[in-house]
Amino acid sequence: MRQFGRTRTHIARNHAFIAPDGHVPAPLPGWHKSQSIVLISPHMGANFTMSIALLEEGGTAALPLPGYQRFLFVLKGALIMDDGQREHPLGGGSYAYCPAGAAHTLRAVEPSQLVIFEKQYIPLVGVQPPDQIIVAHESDKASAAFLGDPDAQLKLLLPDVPAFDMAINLFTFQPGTTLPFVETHIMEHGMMMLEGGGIYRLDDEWYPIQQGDVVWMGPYCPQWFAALGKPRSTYLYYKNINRDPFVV
Ligand code: UGY
Ligand code: MN
Repeated sequence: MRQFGRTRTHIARNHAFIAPDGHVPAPLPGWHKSQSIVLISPHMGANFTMSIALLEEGGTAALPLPGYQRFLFVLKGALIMDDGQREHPLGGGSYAYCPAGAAHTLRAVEPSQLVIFEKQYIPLVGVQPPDQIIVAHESDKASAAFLGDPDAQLKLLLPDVPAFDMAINLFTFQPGTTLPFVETHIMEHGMMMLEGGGIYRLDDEWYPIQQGDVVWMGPYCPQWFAALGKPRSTYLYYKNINRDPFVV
């Protein structure tokens, strides 16, 4: 039950815990029959955006700003993505990566919900930037034990090569499993709990976390997760990678 005048959301200087109870959808320019909830943005100090897009049947997306790359993950619904070569059907668990400057269209064929990450692409001298749109389903990808723990499975959704300056991963924990230590690193994260939950430590605060909750972890935000309850827990998360610390 919603408690009058209360929210589980908490915004701090270098992290944010965002619960669905406070979401305020609004239209975005160039998008049709759709609303977006911009959860993480440079306005809070992040170097990327993370949004939920809610599309009605027939809803369409605008392209990202010039120089910005886009990753989208389908939570629910059915859409068609046209990458200029062919049409790709997208359903729950499908994802697409669009390099900066890659024209594409997206149309919902039924009411749909997406998580979208966008970030300015940082070129690397001597390395060809990604130039192909990637469309896949998360079930096509294998996961691997995280730091030797088979109960913490990490699945990389994008190629792990220097041309990519961002990673998007799925992280699945069996109940009772934790991150092996409190991580503190320069890289940022934006994450959404897709199933299960537990306790997330951010800086010096501990948050009960459940499906639908979103977290921003800024650079050097100490972070730790313990998966609790009976079902397994999975979160989808963004991380900036492969670039000099002076340009991240
Ligand atoms: O990739 C990561 O840094 C990951 N282990 N962090 C996290 O799950 N909070
Ligand atoms: Mn981390």
